[in-house]
Amino acid sequence: MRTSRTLPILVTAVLALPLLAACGGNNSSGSASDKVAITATDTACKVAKTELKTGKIAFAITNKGDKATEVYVYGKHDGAYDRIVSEVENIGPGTSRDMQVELGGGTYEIACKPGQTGDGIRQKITVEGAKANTEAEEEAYDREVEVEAKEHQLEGLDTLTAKVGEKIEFKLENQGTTEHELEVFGPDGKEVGEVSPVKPGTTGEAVITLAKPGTYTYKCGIADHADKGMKGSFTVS
Ligand SMILES: [Cu+2]
Repeated sequence: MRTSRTLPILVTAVLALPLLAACGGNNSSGSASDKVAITATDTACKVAKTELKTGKIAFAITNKGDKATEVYVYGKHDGAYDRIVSEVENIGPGTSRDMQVELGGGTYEIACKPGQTGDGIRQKITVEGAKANTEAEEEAYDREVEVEAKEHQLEGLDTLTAKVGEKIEFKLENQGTTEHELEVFGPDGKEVGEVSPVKPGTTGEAVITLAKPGTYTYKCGIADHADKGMKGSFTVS
């Protein structure tokens, strides 16, 4: 009786070996031929390796569920993982399919959809490396506004008028002799974004969406710079 109880554990361990091999980082350079296993069941979506490197990635999908499934790779768009990067449909029970996809740096979600419906069972993956063009576009903005910082002024914003919903890249050029930054606050007084402290002679930028109409205020939050004059307001309508 004792052997029949330990046997299933042994079988599980042996079955797990190929999975472990697939997610080991021990292959010299992680070439495109290393497939990443996705095991789909009716209740799970198991991705053997969730930290990957940019480039062509081959997923080997196996459907171990009773229902036909489909597998999607979703990229992030406006904060939600709903941009379809790749998909494979009609993966019957007990069958396997490969999915090749080229991924730029960033985070993604893999979704297995048992019954081929709904949002699916999600697994987040992280891809290390340069961003793909599609993701760079997400940082797109409507226009750029230059702000000059020196002791103790922030120039270039008092004449700004913006439209509601505009996505503006604020470019802070520090022409002063100490660090400066730019904090922007919405009509309700809550911070909507900031350019982090910038060293003298350098520039920094931040894309800020001006979502609400009203009077926005801005300031340099370092020491008493705002009191000395590094502050002001602009209108969004
Ligand atoms: Cu300052």
